[in-house]
Amino acid sequence: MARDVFRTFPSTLHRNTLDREPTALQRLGWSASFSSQIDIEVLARMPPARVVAVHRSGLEARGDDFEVFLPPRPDVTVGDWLLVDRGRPMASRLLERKSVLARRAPGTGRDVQLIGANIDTLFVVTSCNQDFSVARLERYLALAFEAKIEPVLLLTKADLIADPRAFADAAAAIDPRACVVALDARGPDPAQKLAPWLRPGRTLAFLGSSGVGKSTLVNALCGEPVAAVSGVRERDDTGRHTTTHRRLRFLACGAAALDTPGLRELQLTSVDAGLAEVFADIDEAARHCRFSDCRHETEPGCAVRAAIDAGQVDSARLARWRKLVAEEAFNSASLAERRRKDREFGRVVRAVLRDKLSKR
Ligand SMILES: Nc1nc2c(ncn2[C@@H]2O[C@H](COP(=O)(O)OP(=O)(O)O)[C@@H](O)[C@H]2O)c(=O)[nH]1
Ligand SMILES: [Mg+2]
Ligand SMILES: [Zn+2]
Repeated sequence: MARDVFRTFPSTLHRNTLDREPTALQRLGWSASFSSQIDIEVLARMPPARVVAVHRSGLEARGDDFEVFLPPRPDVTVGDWLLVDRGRPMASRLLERKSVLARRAPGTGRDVQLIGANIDTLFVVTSCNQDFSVARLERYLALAFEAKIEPVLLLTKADLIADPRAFADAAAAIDPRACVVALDARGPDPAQKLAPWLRPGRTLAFLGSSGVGKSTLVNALCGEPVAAVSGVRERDDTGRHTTTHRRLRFLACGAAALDTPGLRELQLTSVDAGLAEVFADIDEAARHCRFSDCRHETEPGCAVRAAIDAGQVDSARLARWRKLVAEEAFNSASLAERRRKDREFGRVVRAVLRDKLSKR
């Protein structure tokens, strides 16, 4: 590897934690939920480092007083914390996550793709224009609720329309637990309007379609240079213009931000609990259907249809719920199937090996 594996800086690991200023490690997002996982002796031998960027060639991680470049690991994503063995940097240990965002990987496979880990706030970014879609926002909210991450709906390009209130109201109607902020991503709006979430040591993720202003937002908040704003993007192997890697950026306020490349599709997988939360009204009604396997079509005693007839549930919302539940079930079922097949394959391999050994 051309690059030095370790670069070291003055250590603040053992600095008094009562200091008012957050330590370098705290600014990286370190908190009690991680230190409680390890003994102090282990900590001295294997210092923690946060994965700040994922490249095809490997992981870039930053510790309190060092930076390290590690080989790629499919189970590790940006935002993860690793304990790095200074003698054997490749044998790092992944710490248990506070939260993780994942989707079904694009393409025909049913792999899970990790989007980011240890995120405190998910900013779901859309614009006050044709990008705005209640169905898409519900999808992102299911992801956030499943991961137990606080969601905030950001409506950019509010400066381009006379009155963004209609968009803000439609967004606010989706779920009372999600704050809604309409803003101009350029200029002073982000620092002012997002101030409640811009706290040292917090990790914020920005997700949304391409072109909605995620990089503009992160750049507006940034203390370091800078995410490519549309037009000046890198080019990946396939020739498409895109931001090729995921990177945590450290903001002037002391928080960290994950600017993801625009997700062309966010296919849900393993988020049944999140969906039940976003569609709590339908989920609740469905508990009262006469048949436990009610499809809410023509069955007698269907409480969901009754709620629609009574005007308590919108039929368009039921249609969106059906679509997401079917998609989630399909992706998760095929994932379970794959895991089962992998296990079977492992058994076959082990049986063959045993057989070979016994014939020696
Ligand atoms: N007028 C206006 N333009 C914006 C706003 N947010 C983003 N843009 C512009 O929209 C384009 C796409 O922004 P970018 O940050 O690259 O979007 P990303 O793909 O989500 O990262 C750029 O030309 C931005 O200057 C906004 O709130 N108001
Ligand atoms: Mg961008
Ligand atoms: Zn029913």
